Amino acid sequence: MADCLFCKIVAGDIPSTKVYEDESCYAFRDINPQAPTHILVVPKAHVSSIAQIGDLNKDVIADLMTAIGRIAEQERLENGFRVVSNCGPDACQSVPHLHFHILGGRKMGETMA
Ligand code: DGP
Repeated sequence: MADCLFCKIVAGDIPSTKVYEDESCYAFRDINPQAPTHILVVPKAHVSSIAQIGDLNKDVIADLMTAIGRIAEQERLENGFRVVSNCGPDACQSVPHLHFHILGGRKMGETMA
């Protein structure tokens, strides 16, 4: 989608540090890491948030979830990791293209909010 930051990253128009790619998904390191490992996993197809995930092909949804597991293995997060998808203003979503944060490499806080 025109003027979407993550669409531009997927297209290679804005540089990113790629950690994973398949036909449906692209994953790259967050520019402002909140943990030693902080990766964003996005669908190549544009939907604005997890609230619209039903607009994606079911295979793409499965690929996103599978990618998360593969990336965690690739990044050696065997001690655990957290997956977050902020949706809308109450969750402080800042980029309106569906993305999953993978956070790991240290003990996470006990509260999620
Ligand atoms: P959220 O607040 O949940 O919408 O997360 C958006 C994340 O995107 C935030 O952690 C910072 C990251 N981010 C924003 N702009 C860029 C960028 O240009 N490159 C990369 N790698 N990450 C970005």
